[in-house]
Amino acid sequence: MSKKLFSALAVVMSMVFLAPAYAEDNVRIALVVKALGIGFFEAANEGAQEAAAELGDVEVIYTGPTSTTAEGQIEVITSLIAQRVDAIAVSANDTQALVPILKRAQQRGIKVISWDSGVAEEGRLVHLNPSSNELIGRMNVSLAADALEQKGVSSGQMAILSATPTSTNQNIWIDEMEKALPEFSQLELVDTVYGDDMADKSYREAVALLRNHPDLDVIVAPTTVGILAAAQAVSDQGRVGEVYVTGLGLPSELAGHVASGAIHNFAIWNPIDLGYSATMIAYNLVKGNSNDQQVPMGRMGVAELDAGGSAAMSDPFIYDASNVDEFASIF
Ligand code: RAM
Repeated sequence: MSKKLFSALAVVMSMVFLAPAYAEDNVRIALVVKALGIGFFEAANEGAQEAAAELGDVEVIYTGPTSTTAEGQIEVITSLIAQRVDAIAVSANDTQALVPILKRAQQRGIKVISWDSGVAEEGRLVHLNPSSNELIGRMNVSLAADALEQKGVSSGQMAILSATPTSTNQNIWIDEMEKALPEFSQLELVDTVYGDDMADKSYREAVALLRNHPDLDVIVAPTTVGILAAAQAVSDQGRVGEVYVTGLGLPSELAGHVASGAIHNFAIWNPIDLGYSATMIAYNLVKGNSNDQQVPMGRMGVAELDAGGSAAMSDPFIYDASNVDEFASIF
């Protein structure tokens, strides 16, 4: 073989063997969401991709079931274990049901965290809350009180429109709302219903709330899917100004309903930052850059873990007519 041919071959061979070897060195992080097609999780994926671009050696696999069920997530996670991803970061549809499959993932060496909506401690190493749960609960009640003020009444009825009844974050926030309620004696909680973070079911539940509680003043939906559906229902039923909608939502999805008056104000933390932070935590666990108390989160600082391995990212912001348009182009 001529020297030239040999070196040409060597170049080709090294391309063949080195290219996949480089890709295999990538840290593969699966971002498992409650369901595909939810704007909040798509924004989180944007942040996850940003983290991957910043780190350089990360591939983010954005995935989830088509509806918000634990069974759907178990199927997705089973397939991720077969694909031998390095880390799984899940927003759970159920606190307990995912534990066995996530334990199996961990036995196979996969680093597991939950974010947004947690799994029980045995199922994961770390859980990242968007904010303090107590703060989120209290803020939702205080937004309902703002709605009464906006309506110009001194007391009134509120109902909660949640996501699925097994969703960890929703249930904790409902608990925290109930704990905060006695401090807001002007508010009477008359019902709590579940739209499963599906647009159509949330819409139907909101219409039913309006029908079942003719004197209802405020619907509080601590879910981006629920708040949007409830605002739509209030406006379709011609109840704007009589029934206010508030809770947790995305400026990009709600700006029109703030303009129409169906929503006076609402809150959310930055979902892009949340996806970014979850990805950074997963990466640093894979790389061993953490201890029992701290995990770095890139530009978001350090996750300070409590005894149960949970951390909180940052405080939510309140949006109203004065700032919603400015943020609507971001998330
Ligand atoms: C929905 C989901 C998510 C929650 C947000 C506020 O997108 O229920 O888990 O954090 O709302």
